[in-house]
Amino acid sequence: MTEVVRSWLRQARRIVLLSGAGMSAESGVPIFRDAQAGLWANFRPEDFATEAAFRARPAMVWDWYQMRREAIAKVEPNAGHLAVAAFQQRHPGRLTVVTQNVDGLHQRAGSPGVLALHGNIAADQWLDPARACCEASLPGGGQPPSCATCGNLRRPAVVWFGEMLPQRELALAQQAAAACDLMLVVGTSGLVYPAAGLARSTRGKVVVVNPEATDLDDAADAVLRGSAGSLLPALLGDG
Ligand code: BV8
Repeated sequence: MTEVVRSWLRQARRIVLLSGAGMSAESGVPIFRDAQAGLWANFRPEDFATEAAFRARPAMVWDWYQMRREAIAKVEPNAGHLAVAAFQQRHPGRLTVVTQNVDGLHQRAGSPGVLALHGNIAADQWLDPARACCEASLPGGGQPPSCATCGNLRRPAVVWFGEMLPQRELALAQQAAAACDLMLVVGTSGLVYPAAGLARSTRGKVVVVNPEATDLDDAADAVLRGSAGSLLPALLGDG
């Protein structure tokens, strides 16, 4: 089946790669639904990645993000990320990366124009709309940091469950999905919407790349059971 997909890719003029946490697994980043360790072992990520959880337990949620940030800072893009970026280099404008990941690894691998639907874990934003005092005063210390004047908290610049996705990135991703000839759906369980919905609304052929069954297998024209780090170089290499 890999050879068939390679022939589809050779013919495809416009390709979208929709990636999830599994794309970064071989870099050493735990997938989103991996059991949490340590302090967070008794919580599901979905319970933590919400505004309500942050407001209820700001320090605990902040520390969860700090722990993830520190882990991500120590890893490198893997062969899958690099194969995608190399393909984009050789074929400018032909492949658009749409990612659910917040780890920035596609960008660090050199992929241009990455549409990051769920934000960026390395960045922060104000929890409540910034007031004049917030912009003026550097966040005070503390976990999470806060405005020294009004107490507004800093929060990770990621999209939490129940929050809208960034409109620009989502619109561009929807346009790319509607226009593409082929969508590679890599390393995602396909459970989180609206991102997973892109694989159901695309005009193009859908190819799922995942070592395990996913919620999008039924929407696929081809399912390749394997890892991003091994299959993407095989699929996207010019050899
Ligand atoms: C929205 C950032 C609407 C945070 C993430 C109630 C209220 C509102 C919305 C909802 C609701 N109920 C349901 C919804 C919709 C909800 C949703 O989809 N919930 C799910 C759980 C059912 N969606 C939302 O809330 C979205 N917003 O709908 O807003 C709205 C409208 C108007 C006004 C207001 C609101 C927001 C969703 C974004 C959530 N944020 N991340 C953070 O990171 O802390 S999502 C999070 O899940 C990660 O970003 C992750 O990428 C993403 C998806 O998970 P996967 O990537 O698929 O990861 P997972 O671990 O599941 O799977 C990994 C896969 O990799 C596995 O299949 C594994 O087999 C595979 N794998 C492993 N190793 C490899 C591999 N594959 C390849 N190679 C390998 N080596």
